Amino acid sequence: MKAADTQALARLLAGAPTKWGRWGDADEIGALNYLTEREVRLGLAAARQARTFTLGVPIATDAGDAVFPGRWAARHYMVADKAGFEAGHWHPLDGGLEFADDYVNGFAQAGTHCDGLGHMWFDDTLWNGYPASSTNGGMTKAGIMPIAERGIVGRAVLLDIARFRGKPKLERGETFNHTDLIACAKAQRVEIGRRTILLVRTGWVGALLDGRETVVAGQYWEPGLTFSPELVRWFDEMEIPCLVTDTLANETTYEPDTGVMLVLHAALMRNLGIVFTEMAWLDALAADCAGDGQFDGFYCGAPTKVTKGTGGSINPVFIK
Ligand code: UVW
Repeated sequence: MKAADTQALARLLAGAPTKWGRWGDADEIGALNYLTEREVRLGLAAARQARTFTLGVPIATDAGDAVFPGRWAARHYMVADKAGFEAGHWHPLDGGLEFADDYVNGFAQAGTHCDGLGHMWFDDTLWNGYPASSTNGGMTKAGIMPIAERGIVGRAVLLDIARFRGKPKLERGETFNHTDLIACAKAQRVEIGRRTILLVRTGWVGALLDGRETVVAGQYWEPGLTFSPELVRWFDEMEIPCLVTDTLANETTYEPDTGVMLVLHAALMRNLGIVFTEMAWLDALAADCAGDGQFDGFYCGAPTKVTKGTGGSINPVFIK
């Protein structure tokens, strides 16, 4: 596909809806404002079996974590361990207690993570109209901190698009849209409902974790939701607060008609303030939901409070 020019995204989204100003000039959490006490109670009521699932993927794995091209995997180093005490690098605390300490480094967006609303932009403008210069040297607007302070809590629905299409995982570049989400929900006999946190499973992260798929720079094309004005309008009208998927970037990498990359980061995150949580582990939850027919539940997660950060690791908990 021919690369899209740098104005292609602005052309594609000319006249697209935004929610800038809807929650005031100082807002940094966007559609999370939809998650009020009512939505938390709806979520709690959906936890009918009191069974829990964690949705984070392991990081700093021996095999090397899958990360979006241009990033590198998290790394884990032991700083203090028994061998260090035996070698005399460390000494027991007064009284005899010894300890193990470690150090982890990596991208805020390595592993399951949540993006601040200012993580991506075009036209020099972030969520809510903040200037792109507010990212210089650290996010002073629409970073991860306000989202981390708020938390993401409410009723969630898992939409298992891979199973709905009768496949273990979607293919490279395979797309779907909001009408597929609606049809999937109908087949699963679950109501999406306004202000629902959407969990969308493609089977892709499972394939990255077990090596059926790999990330090759320059050739990487994830399956996922694809842009259309109707899709954006549906997310807006449904007041979706948060989109969680099992892909590295929550949407198909290239809009197939234009070649524009990551259109929904602009149309949903930058414009509508919908919070993105990416690279979630949904396979175990999906297998369980297929088994008992309950696809909704209580979702609770908050990213790490990284000062001036663009994003943060998250290990959401789903209780059904
Ligand atoms: C990219 O930045 C490509 O994706 P993410 O939304 O994971 O941060």
